[in-house]
Amino acid sequence: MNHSVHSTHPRAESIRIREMLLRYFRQGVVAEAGLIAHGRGEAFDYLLGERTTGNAMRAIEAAAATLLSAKKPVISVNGNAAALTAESIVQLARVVGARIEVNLYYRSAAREDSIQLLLKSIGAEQVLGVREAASARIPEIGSDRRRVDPQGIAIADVVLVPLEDGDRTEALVKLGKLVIAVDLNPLSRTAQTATITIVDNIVRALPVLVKTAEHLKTRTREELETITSHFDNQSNLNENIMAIHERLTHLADKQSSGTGPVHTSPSEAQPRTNLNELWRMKNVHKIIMLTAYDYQLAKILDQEDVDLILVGDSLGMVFQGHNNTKEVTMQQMLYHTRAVAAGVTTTPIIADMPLNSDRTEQEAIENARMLLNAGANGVKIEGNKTATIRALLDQKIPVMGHIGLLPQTAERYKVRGTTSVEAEEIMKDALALDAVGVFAIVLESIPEKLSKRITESVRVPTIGIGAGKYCDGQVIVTHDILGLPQTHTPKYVKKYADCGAVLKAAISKFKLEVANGSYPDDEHTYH
Ligand code: PTJ
Repeated sequence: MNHSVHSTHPRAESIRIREMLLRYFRQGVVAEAGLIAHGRGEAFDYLLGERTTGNAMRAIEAAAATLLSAKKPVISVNGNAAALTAESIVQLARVVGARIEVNLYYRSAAREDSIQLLLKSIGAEQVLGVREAASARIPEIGSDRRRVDPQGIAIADVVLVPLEDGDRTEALVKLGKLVIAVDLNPLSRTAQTATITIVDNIVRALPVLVKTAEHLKTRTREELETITSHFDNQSNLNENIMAIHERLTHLADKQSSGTGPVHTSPSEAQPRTNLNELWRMKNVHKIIMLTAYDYQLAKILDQEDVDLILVGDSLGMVFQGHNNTKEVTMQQMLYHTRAVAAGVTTTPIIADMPLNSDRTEQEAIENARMLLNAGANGVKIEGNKTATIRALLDQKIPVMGHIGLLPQTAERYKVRGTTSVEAEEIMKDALALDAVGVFAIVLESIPEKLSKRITESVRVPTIGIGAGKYCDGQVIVTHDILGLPQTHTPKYVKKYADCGAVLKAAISKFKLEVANGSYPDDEHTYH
């Protein structure tokens, strides 16, 4: 039976994956025990916060480098992996030049055929290990997993095993192969034995692995080997176990202090992204930063899993109705930062340092500290003010840079960097900010060609607003994309909804119902 899952259901994604697994179970791809294994994985995923953690990102990077520098890499596919990530497996094989081999614990000709068919329908050119092709044997394994393809796992130097049993991982490692495992349980024998363990859900990890491999593909062998050699699986596993420990402690504290139910969302109360680790997202996935000035919108952005929430001094225009951002004060920034922080559980909050809040280094430090105390995790400063930024960084205050059009000091809102002199100045600012150690740079209203050059030249992510598609992320005023009335609408704004019209319709209906007596009705009245 197929149940449709409403997208607003708090566990919609998890239910969708279960449904998919059941569908493939009925088609003979997934083994009965595969359903049980998935349940075990889900439990660990819940403990980890159902997200790809920084630890997982590091393991993925090492895995991508290892696969790219391998001579004969093989991706081993079982029922669960085929059902959940067939597309990524085929893509990854292409990017890293790996062969795909079916290897099952519960081997049957029918399952081998179904998995082969599925992989080929997605574009796999060759699938090893099916039927008689699995004619070689791995020593020391009791199950049918010992049967491998002489063209594949038998001669591979690196084997990727998404969801694996401990026996075979041990056997493969003993044979001198490098084993990359994806396993949500950092305590499992597979996780503990593998060379690199990606502690993440295969559904999330494999697409990121493909992207990371695409990004690293141009690196030299030496560079790839440096990435691999810097990775230590024992520390990786320890950090994952500690992450579960910290999350449980945090949830237990929350439960006992009575500050709210701990079960509302698995990702609630997970530690916020370390802003200094944001650079890891560069070239992996586009960073989304949206503005909020109040509790309600912040809560929605937090639930929608945006990467960063900006309490922008754009509130001077959007919230206060001024023509610019120059009049916003520190007190107002603190008020709005507190309101946003009240609605956010996991998303890092960046607060703008308003005009005249950083006239001296000491003033900047004091104001930035107040913003952090109000709930921000970092501050954004307009312009190339390297000395001030260095002073803040010395105090361990994360800083986001902002160059191009600088609304706090601009006479007019217009595109910057259109002349070669101005473009070079902006480029120089970007390099200076990157060198001083900001965690990201906002590029506002500059030509696409320039933002592309900057993005390729700096180590940290660039987040564009009116700066074209090549930036590492995008930031925009949320009210603008929602279609709420504004004092100023720049060219780059695209309306994704007409909330203005929705609000007007609701208000006019309310007026009508009050006028004609149909509100309040019995249902909305105390008796
Ligand atoms: O298709 P077959 O016949 O090869 O059988 C496949 C299963 C899954 C039965 C087989 O690989 C197996 O033995 O599984 P185990 O030993 O139950 O181990 C599964 C491990 O994968 C556990 O540690 C789970 O926590 C983990 N896991 C489950 N689902 C996921 C996962 N790890 C990452 N992503 C998942 N979606």
